[in-house]
Amino acid sequence: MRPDSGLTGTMARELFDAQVTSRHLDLAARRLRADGAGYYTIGSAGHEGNAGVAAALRPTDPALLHYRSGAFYAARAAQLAEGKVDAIRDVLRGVVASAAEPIAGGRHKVFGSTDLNVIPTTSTIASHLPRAVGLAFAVERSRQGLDARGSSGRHAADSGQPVLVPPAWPRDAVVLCSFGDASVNHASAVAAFNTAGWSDFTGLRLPLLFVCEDNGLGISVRSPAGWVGETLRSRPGIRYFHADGCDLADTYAVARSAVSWVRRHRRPAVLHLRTVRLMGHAGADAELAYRTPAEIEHDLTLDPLLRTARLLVDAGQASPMELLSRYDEIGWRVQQTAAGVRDEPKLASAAEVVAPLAPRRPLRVAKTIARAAERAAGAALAERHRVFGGRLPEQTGPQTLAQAVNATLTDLMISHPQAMVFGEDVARKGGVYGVTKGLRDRFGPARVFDTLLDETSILGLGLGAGLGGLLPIPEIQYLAYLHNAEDQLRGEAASMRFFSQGAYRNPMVVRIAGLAYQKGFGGHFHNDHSVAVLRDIPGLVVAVPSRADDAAAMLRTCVAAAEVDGTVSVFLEPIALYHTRDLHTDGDGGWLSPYAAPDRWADTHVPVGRARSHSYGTGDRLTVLTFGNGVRMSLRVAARLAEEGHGCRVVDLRWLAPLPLADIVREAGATGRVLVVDETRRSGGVGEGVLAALVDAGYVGLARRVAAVDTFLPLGPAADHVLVGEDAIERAARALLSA
Ligand SMILES: Cc1ncc(C[n+]2csc(CCOP(=O)(O)OP(=O)(O)O)c2C)c(N)n1
Ligand SMILES: [Mg+2]
Repeated sequence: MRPDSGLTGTMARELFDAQVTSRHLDLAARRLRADGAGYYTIGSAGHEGNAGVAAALRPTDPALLHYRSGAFYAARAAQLAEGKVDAIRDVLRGVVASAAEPIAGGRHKVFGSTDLNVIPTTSTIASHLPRAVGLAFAVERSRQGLDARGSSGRHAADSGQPVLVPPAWPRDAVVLCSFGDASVNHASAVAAFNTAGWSDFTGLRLPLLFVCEDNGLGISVRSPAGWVGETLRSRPGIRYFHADGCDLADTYAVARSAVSWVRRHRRPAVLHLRTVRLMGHAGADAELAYRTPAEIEHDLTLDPLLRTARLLVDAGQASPMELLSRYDEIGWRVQQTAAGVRDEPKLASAAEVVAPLAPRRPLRVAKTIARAAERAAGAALAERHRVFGGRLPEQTGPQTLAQAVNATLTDLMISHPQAMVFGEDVARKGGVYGVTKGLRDRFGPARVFDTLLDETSILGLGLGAGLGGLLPIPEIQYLAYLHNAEDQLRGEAASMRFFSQGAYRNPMVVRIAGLAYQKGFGGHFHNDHSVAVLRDIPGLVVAVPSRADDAAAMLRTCVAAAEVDGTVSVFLEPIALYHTRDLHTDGDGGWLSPYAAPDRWADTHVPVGRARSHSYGTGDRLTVLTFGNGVRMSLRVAARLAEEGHGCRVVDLRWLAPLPLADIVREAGATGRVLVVDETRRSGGVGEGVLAALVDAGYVGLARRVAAVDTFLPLGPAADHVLVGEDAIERAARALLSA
């Protein structure tokens, strides 16, 4: 062996096995595909040097892997006791979409394993990098002593009880995150590099090793010569290491230095591994369309397997014949395993497919809230007095929606020591609308902090923090600014349970200020009402409270669901109602509600997917189905109609996902006249879903809809032309009443 590399002969032989295993897995995937039995052929050929990275790490270091990490996976499996993880079977089961595949259960071909601390990543390149930053944050945070028990990211099999286990990773763990060279240009990657560097600059420690496996290509597009090194070297706050990924000894030596530097200093680094890509991007990729035969041949001369073989032979560790027979032996095992798994059962029904997506255990959620209430009224009462400065919110008179969210967040921070509130301007300023005012003083900057200005990174922090056992409550300042980061919710947060069958989860409650009707602070960006993008994310809970009392109860529900089921919720707060006090007449205080004392939390609990009905007069002539700002406008209209003898019920949906279907159908049936008041756009708006739900349920009564015009909102009073107003609601209601 090269004397300075630290690689022993035994290790080199073991890593050679991992490299060969990975290569045979690539070949088997192609054979299975050709036989119509396999569904995934993106391989690791040429990247097998990453076995050396695995060897430099501990199997307890959490890893988020590039899709060319077959050798890493095999090498890590070999670090465990023999027979604990069968890497060959795991990977092949993924390739054939077997329901017995241990992490995703046939939902995708991913590298993932709780035994190996490999957290599955999605096929959206670079989308796992912001999460890796968040995970490094969580690992370091738990080391620093913030109580990270509670809603653990690693969720033992659904055993019934809310699972309270400490994070699975040791306090000196290093987070590993690998990706390709073209991926370094992606906005999500750039965000993650920047946030890691920014954090380091501020003194925050992040034990994070990025590994860029640079094969010079992104499918057919070449990375400009030298660019990847240039861009990775120039990242402030991220230490740069470089190795020849085709040379196992060099890779191991440099990876070891990089890992030990990160482990010791708890600071981010990037390992730039030069690799080659053999056999094309994937099985169906005809490389000759964009590469010359000479180029392809040149890469073959760099084949890491041949390089390791030469290393072993030169060092007298093995003869060529021994290595060839090892190659054949492993190939035989892979083939045998492939034959064994190819016809294993696939997911057999829609119910099986969706089972791990978003389990809901409403009784447990309710019990969790009841238990929190008991603590708040008992053991934690003194703390409540201290934190609230002697003025408990239930004793200070009726509240606005903003005040209710503030008080509830405070109570939740008391009851959940692992909870953190973070986002742009939430700490020092207390939020643009004062909703998080005072929280930093109450709980300190470790738990309530301002982030840098990047929504992708804010959500990434939440993703990793949830995975690492914390309970993140990030804020997105305005709904319009969620959209540039939305994949972190859709592709990452909401899919984690799906791709890991609940073995990993990222509980999170994302507070977002949104919706329209702001007076004097207009324009599209502060009045965005685009919720379609949230409503179709599988498993995501979307809460829209309209009143203070509902806001408090619903926020408690979202946090409890995060704790119990790992639920990811968006808590969309209507900005225009934050400070609204009155309902019908100036000074009536009709939009305020008292804060429920802990002894009422159980009674006032609002389950996910349950609406609230407000009745005016007899309530039997018309049903208004609405939410958010629509509730207050509809109540005002309903009061006027009731005075004329038209009793209406106004149903506040409260949850846009899942929609309160049972309540919608029951309340619609009660009058046979339905008016959907939808403040979102006519196309793709909530109203479409509500009407479709009624049709699906066989509703045969009358129905009408008022909704916003399909446009972005203009600045100033022109917005009234395109938003739903009380006049339009009243006109539609009267038309229905006279139909
Ligand atoms: C966000 C996103 N855009 C496009 C793709 C399609 N795609 C899959 S792999 C790939 C190339 C990635 O190249 P690189 O990061 O260098 O990794 P490599 O495959 O070369 O190892 C592309 C464009 C994707 N998966 N995700
Ligand atoms: Mg590449």
